[in-house]
Amino acid sequence: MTHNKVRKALLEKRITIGTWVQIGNAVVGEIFGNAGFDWVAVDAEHTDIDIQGFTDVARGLYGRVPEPFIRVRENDTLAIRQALDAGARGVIVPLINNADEAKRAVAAAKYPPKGIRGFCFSRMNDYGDKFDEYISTADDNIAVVVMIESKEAIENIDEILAVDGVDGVFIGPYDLSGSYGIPGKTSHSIVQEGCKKVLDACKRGKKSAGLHVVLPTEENVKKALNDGFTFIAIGVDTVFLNMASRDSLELAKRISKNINII
Ligand code: 3PY
Ligand code: MG
Repeated sequence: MTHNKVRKALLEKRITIGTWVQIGNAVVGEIFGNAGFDWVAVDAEHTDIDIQGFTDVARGLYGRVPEPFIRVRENDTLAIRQALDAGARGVIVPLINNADEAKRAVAAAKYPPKGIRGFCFSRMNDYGDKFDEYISTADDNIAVVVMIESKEAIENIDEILAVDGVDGVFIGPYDLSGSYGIPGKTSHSIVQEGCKKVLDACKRGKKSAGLHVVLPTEENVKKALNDGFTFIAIGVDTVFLNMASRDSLELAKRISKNINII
């Protein structure tokens, strides 16, 4: 298994820039692959994307720069091992509230003796051609990032970060705001204080903190980086499509108003 630059950057708290996928198609992987993101996370939690959809995106990314990551549908050992067997090089595990849940996520992603991942022939080892090579290198080259998206997780952040095998954390601001009873108010001071607690704990625990900047602007990307986030997702395929299609339509409509063709 080739060396995972994104995991190394997570361990060294260096900046990487990724993006987010809600459309489970190889074309999206090809386009984001050519754009040159460091990593591309396929969202299997809040979309209709299943393992087949993840595999399609990963095929589009194949041979291109970004590492294929997946946000699995939940902290479930089967979801994690199926994603890894399909070739995911990083898992982002939602709704981790305490150290035990974090340990469970790590165990699902590691082979024995470190964890409980099952052995098989599949896409990740070229259907068995690279079985030995894969199993001897996988644990060191698969990133495990856990999501902090509840009040409870913020309270337990130090113990979550102390779990061996947690390579970084990723804040889910929407669920976090929901858990404080203010859904969607991600700029609210309570949510921002929660983010600050995570960043401070990451400094103490020497772990990477990640954030999704869903609607990237000069201001919010700068803020995320200045705040100390190093594992940054910018945009979403659907958001890019939405923004670009509206802007292009508006442009064409504006120009067409001034042209009279009889
Ligand atoms: C959240 O904000 O809860 C998320 O999961 C973002 O991806
Ligand atoms: Mg969430």
